[in-house]
Amino acid sequence: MLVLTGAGVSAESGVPTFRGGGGTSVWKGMPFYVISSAEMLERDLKEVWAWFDYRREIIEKLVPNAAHIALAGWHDRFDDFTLVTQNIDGLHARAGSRNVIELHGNIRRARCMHCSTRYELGEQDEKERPPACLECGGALRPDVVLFGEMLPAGAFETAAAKAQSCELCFVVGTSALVYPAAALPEIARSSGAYVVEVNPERTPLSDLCDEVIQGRAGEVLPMFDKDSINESKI
Ligand code: BJW
Repeated sequence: MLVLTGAGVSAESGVPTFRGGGGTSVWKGMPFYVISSAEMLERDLKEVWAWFDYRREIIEKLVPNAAHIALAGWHDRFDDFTLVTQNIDGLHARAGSRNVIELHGNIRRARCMHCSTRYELGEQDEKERPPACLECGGALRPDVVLFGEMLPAGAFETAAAKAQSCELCFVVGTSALVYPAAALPEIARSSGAYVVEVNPERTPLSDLCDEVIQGRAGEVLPMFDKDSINESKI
C-alpha cells in the first residue's frame, strides 16, 4: 500500500495550504510559487530564509492531527506500507510514522549550497541569515525543494517503484498539480492499483481514481482500519 499526502493532511493541524478553497497562499504580497522558487533563491536568499523562518516558527507550535495519527497506525497494519509526503512540516514523523519519503525536503533542515552538508535547525541556530556552513563556510539554504529544482536524489525513484508495485494507493490532501509528485498515483493506477482520493475538493486526479471520498482527512482516515479496508471493495 502506498499513501501520498499533501498540504491538506496538515490543514487540520493549522498548517496553511498553498491552494484550495479558491485561494493561493501569499506572503508579503508574493504568491508562494514566487517566493518558493529557485529564481528567488538566486535573487534574494535572505528573503527566502525569512519566509521559511516565519513558517517554521508557526509549524513548531502545531501538533499532528487525527489524519497523521491514523496513518502512523497504518504502518503496523499493512505489510508493505509506504508513506510519501510532499509536506515539509515533519508532522508525519512527529505522529510516529517511520521511513517517510519526504519528496520536497524538510523545513527543520538546512543544506550548504556549496558542499551540501546538512544541518538540523534548532538549538545551535543563531539566526544568522544565511547561516554559514561549519565545514566550508558556504551559505546555507533551507533544505526544501523549490519550484524548478530537482527532488532529493533517489526519493522519487524509490516512491515510483513502490507506486508501480502497490495494490492500493491513497492520495490524501493534495491538489495533485505539482509534478513529479502528482505522477505517483498515475503510475499506481496504470500499474493496476486501486486508487482512492481523500479531499474535500475535486482535483485533476479525481477522474482517474477508483474512489473519491470527499471529506477532511482528519475525519475520513480514522474511519479506515485494515478490516474495513479488506471488507469494502477497496
Ligand atoms: C484537504 C483538507 C483536509 C484542504 N483534508 N484535504 C510537468 C508538467 C508541468 C510542470 C512540471 C512538470 N514536471 C515538473 C514541472 C515543474 C514544476 C511543476 O510541477 N509545476 C506545476 C505546478 C505546473 N515542478 C517542479 O519544479 C519540481 N521539480 C522538478 O520537477 O524538477 C525537475 C525539473 C527541474 C527544472 C525544470 C523542470 C523540471 C519541484 C516541485 C517542488 C514543489 N515545491 C513546493 C514548495 C516546497 C517548499 C515550501 O513549502 O514552500 O511544494 S510548491 C508546493 O506545492 C509545495 C507542495 O508540496 C506542493 C504541492 O502542494 P499540495 O501539497 O498539493 O498542496 P495544495 O495547497 O496545492 O493543495 C492542498 C489540497 O488539500 C487541496 O486540494 C485542498 O482541497 C485539500 N485540503 N483541507 C484533506 N482537511
